[in-house]
Amino acid sequence: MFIDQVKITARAGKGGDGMVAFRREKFVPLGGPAGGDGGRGGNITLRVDEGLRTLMDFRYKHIFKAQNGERGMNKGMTGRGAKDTFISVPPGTTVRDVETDALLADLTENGQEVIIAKGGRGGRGNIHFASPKNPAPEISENGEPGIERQVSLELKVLADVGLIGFPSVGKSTLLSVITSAKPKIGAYQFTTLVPNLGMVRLDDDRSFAVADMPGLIEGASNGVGLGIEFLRHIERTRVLLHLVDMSGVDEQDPFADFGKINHELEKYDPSLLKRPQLIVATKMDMPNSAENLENFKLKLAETKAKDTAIFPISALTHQGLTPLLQQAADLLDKTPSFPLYQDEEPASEKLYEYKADQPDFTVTKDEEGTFVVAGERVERLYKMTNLDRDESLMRFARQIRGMGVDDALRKNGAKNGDLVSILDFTFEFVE
Ligand SMILES: Nc1nc2c(ncn2[C@@H]2O[C@H](COP(=O)(O)OP(=O)(O)OP(=O)(O)O)[C@@H](O)[C@H]2O)c(=O)[nH]1
Ligand SMILES: [Mg+2]
Repeated sequence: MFIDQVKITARAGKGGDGMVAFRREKFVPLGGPAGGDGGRGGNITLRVDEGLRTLMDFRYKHIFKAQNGERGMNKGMTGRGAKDTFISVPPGTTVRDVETDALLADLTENGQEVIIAKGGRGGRGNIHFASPKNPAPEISENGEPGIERQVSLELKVLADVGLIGFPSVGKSTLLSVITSAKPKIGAYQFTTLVPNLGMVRLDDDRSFAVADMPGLIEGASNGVGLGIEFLRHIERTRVLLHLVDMSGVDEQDPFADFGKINHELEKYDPSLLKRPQLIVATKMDMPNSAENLENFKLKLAETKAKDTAIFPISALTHQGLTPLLQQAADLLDKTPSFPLYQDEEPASEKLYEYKADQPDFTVTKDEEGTFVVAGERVERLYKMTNLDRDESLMRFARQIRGMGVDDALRKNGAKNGDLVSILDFTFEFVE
């Protein structure tokens, strides 16, 4: 099965908790604070592996978790940071945030990486909270939670050259003779169901990647046959070789076929027609091919495609292959690797942020009359609070007061003694 679209969930590691500890030295009765910071949580990173060709590995595994950072230690020692979790993806994978649909990355180069979920930072140990007023603070932070996000991965085959044409015109056969790829070849239509890739190496040391596409038929742009699925892959090839069967054995009209395919390309995306295209007249070893080719040329001369070069070949006898490949390489040299998302820049620098346009918190009242304070920022502060230490809790109380939580509760009618909850933590409102 060919899988070219998946959704995965990435859960980055939480930072390690900071520590509350004090120096114990032989002749120093009251040592200063010595609790170290927690280590950072592991990121989840996608990395391109050119050995991969599909997103098949994601068929059963959709959830990826990174390790948490280690907690801080005494003597001011920082906990160890967690190792990042790397996920291999094939070249040509585009990454989107499922929630916002923002493009996060277009991964094309081998080894290219993008962090899709950033691990939380380690919580600070009590070493950081000492002040002249409070020289022995029992305050530490817990580690910051890691980011969790759902991303969609979509694979668009990346190739320099795409082989297109009706079913059975000989696309896979051509790929099998110009590269070491071994695609399935058959005398029936739609033998090829997924794009196959191969590398062509010329004597002059030039090389390029060729993708053999499933056959297109009339209506492909509306989803007929294998349709749109594969037109999407053609989007990412720089030069098109348009194969036309000249044998006439299926009583198809080569020239009409040629027009139909171009029409489908145009309907799918008009810019596809602007892409450099060479016409490859196939099966020239067959008895009627030469005559059919002459007719084809006459008809082509009367259209706006009249200047398109035609290369007669036979994959069977290997006739005509070298000039075709030379010309394809020349065209590639002249065709820049086009920017694939001209109107859409990957938003990767915004990747780690919590959404800025959200209010810091919201206050609601549940059925039992408890005031519920919710929101990413307060919840994160809460998660980073060391609940075992009164002083840490008091610091949390000061922080949320600073954010305006107390005022908001009062505005919502909270009175002395009313219950307030933040996540799993409930306390009494005190004026
Ligand atoms: N005589 C002759 N037959 C060929 C040539 N190239 C391919 N064929 C035959 O044409 C048929 C179709 O070939 P494929 O390479 O599978 O065609 P395709 O374009 O990949 O077809 P789909 O994958 O169905 O779109 C097979 O029976 C091949 O043996 C050629 O140069 N000469
Ligand atoms: Mg094929």
